[in-house]
Amino acid sequence: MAKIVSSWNDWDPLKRVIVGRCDNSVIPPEEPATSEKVPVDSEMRGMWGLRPLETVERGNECLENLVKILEDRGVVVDRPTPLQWNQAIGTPDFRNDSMMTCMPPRDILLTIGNEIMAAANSFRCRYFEYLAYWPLMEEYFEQDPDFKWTQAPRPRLTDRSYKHNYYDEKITLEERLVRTANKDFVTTEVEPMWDAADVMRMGKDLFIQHGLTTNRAAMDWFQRYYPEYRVHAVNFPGDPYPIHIDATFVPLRPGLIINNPHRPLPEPQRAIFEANDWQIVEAAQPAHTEPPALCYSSVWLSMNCLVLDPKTVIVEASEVYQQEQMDKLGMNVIPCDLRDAYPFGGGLHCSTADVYREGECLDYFP
Ligand code: ABU
Repeated sequence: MAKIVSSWNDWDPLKRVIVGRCDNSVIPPEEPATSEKVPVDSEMRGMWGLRPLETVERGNECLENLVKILEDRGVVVDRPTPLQWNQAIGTPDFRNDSMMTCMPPRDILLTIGNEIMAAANSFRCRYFEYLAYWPLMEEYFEQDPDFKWTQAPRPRLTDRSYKHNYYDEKITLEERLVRTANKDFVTTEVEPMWDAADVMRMGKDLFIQHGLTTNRAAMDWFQRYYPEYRVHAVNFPGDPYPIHIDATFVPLRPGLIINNPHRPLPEPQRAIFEANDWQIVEAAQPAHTEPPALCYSSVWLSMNCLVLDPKTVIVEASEVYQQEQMDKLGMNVIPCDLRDAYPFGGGLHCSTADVYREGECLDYFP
């Protein structure tokens, strides 16, 4: 029986990974948590339904580019099994007219050591997304006797989980920033809710972004579930739409992090990095001034890279400034044409979920 699952951070040598698929992807109908995330001037506001087939095909082509790069370097690539995402769903607590996609896996699956945990996502449309990964989990469970297959407590996502009338289409950018600074987000604290992409794994330390998709109850839950780890809540007051840490604060190797210059990590949260001689470098400017059409994410997917090992990183092919910076920081850069997959939920890091990286659980902040 083989060891299939193990990963403690985002930089140790990558040996096995899940890459998402765009098939059957849907722009979901508005619901309490998603309304807040879609920018007021987005062409997606008020729109929902299956994404155009040609964009799905092109998105999948981009993901195949990534798969090829990984397989050419000997990384084993696993893929999810898409559902018919445009089905209506219901639980005893809510109904939703549609699901969303199985992109990106990084939001749904969190790998910590030999455990892969399905997240407690706050979007109702993502409630059943984990099912796309269950065939893989069954396989890992069958083949790896040490694999811990876990589901975080399912949030009920009743109306009590959200602040009502929180979203207001007249809200200005400045007002959004005040909300972020005040840590005033759309979710309430009645139950833990979190996206796996808000969790940055660094050996014995977990840095978790408090924002639109992850609440404070989640931090509390993490600390109780993993008493042997140190859980740090982080927030980035410069971000008007704070979801997911991986276009904001991205480690490249032990001792080096790139930080979105519009979303600097504030003091005193920097202290732990500075005290342990980590360098926090401002990320390069994105090459684009706008995200692609029908995309939820910001242009800062430029820094959403996939580190293959402490010297090698995959960066989106059009992000020339980010590539140049990585090169200067001593990384070997592999460009990958992935931009047309961005509308399905994110960049290179988002589009993947770790299964196996060499290495062990180290204490980087003793
Ligand atoms: N999923 C990461 C998106 C972050 C951003 O829009 O900047």
